[in-house]
Amino acid sequence: FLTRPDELGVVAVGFSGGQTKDGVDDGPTVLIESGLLEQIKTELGYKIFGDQTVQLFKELIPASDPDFRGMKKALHASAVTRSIAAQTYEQSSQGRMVLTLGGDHSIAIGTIAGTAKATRERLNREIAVIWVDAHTDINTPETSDSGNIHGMPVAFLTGLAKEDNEDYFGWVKEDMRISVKKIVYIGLRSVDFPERKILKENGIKAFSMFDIDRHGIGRVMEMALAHIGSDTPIHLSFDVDALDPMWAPSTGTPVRGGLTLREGDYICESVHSTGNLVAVDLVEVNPRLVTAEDATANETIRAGCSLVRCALGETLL
Ligand code: 6HN
Ligand code: MN
Ligand code: MN
Ligand code: MN
Repeated sequence: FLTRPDELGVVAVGFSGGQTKDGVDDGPTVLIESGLLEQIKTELGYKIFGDQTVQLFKELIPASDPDFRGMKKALHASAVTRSIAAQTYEQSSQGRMVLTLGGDHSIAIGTIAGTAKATRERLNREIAVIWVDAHTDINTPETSDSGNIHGMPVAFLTGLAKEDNEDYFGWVKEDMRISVKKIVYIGLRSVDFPERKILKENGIKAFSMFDIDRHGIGRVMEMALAHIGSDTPIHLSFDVDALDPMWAPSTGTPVRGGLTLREGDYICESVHSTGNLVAVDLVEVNPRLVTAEDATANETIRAGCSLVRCALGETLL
């Protein structure tokens, strides 16, 4: 294993500014209140490090935050993700697996920047990223229709989107970036037209729901892990909207025709069993977006907890 087997660094990020729906900032609170960290301690035997109180980053809200290159609220998002990067860097540098509970998916700019830098320094290795999502989140500020930064993290992390100004993600330096060759998508079914072009032009590996139906999740995970190569540290970034809304309705951008909970759990188990997992993000749980079937968001919360426990090895014998 590339991390200490019994230590987990936790970062709980109540941030919703990468998109426009309130409530995703409550995600980490409801996950923790449902007992997730307790279970990780008592049933999985991890010692937990890091600030376990949910961070809201209100102190980082600027007096004014006008659109910048079409991005909404970019000053705040940049400051928040910069702070998150420092925290995941700190935990990862100690050789701990890092678990980040979001929050919308813009926070991955911080989580991945931090583990990428720490892993370069600690193991002299480039990390790979497995991005499980209905969406590719690889819009540049210029290709984005929405201006929502949660649709852009992969562009900033790969250097496809660049910015010199440190107040607008210019703090993401070369040693925090990831290679387009080392990212693998799983679960895609809602990819914007300019994003398709970006995937093609950069030869980015992607397994859509079509591929999962065709090959089955077992074969898809074999191919995904083969692309990354053995002996490569892996950061798993799991957007709960990768799951079908049947399993995870309480999320900001649900898309039908997604993964079953069991397929999601299988992805997490497969990654855990490589022994190369260095960090996990679980994002986009929004307990305020409730449906008739899930009036308390309880199903989505349960699904999120299950994914995390699987990534930490609970179900493997
Ligand atoms: N997410 N492609 C759309 C956009 O606004 O750029 C949706 C992004 C969704 C982001 O689910 O993390
Ligand atoms: Mn996402
Ligand atoms: Mn998504
Ligand atoms: Mn294990």
